[in-house]
Amino acid sequence: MERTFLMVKPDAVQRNLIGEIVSRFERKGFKLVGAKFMKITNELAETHYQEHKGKPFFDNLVSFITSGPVFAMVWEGKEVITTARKMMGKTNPQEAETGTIRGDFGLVTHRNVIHGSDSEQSAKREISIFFQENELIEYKKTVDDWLA
Ligand code: RTP
Ligand code: MG
Repeated sequence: MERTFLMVKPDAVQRNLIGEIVSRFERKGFKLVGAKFMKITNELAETHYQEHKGKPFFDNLVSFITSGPVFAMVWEGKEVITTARKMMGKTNPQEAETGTIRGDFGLVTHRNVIHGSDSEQSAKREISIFFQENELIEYKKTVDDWLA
């Protein structure tokens, strides 16, 4: 089953949005398989966002993501990678549709509430840098029988 890495960013933790964000993915029908409330080190931030190294916003991005605790999660389900990205909305909250997480709760690109893996390859990479294999829990949810 497909898995993705999602993270409630420091702005959203400060604004008490962890529950709201978790709730959206739960209600959609995805399954939480791992979660961690943590502070990201500079080294982890640079590894996580390595594709953006050298871009003008990179230093600010690293400062922001390390500025306070985040809630890192692994979610599982059918097409969870692309569906979670749709539920998040566009990178710039001004362009994100109402009804998406960034559209409903974000104002600016540099504080855009949530991170989500953008491909199967980045999901695998991001899950492995944030979680040990034994921190991901395999379990059966009977509600799954009603989804697909
Ligand atoms: P994320 O990786 O955080 O889920 O965001 P994303 O895929 O929607 O956007 P991405 O292109 O990966 O950019 C990563 C984060 O960098 C900041 N950013 N600033 N032009 C800019 O000033 C700019 N572009 C990107 C955003 O905070 C974005 O979430
Ligand atoms: Mg990205």
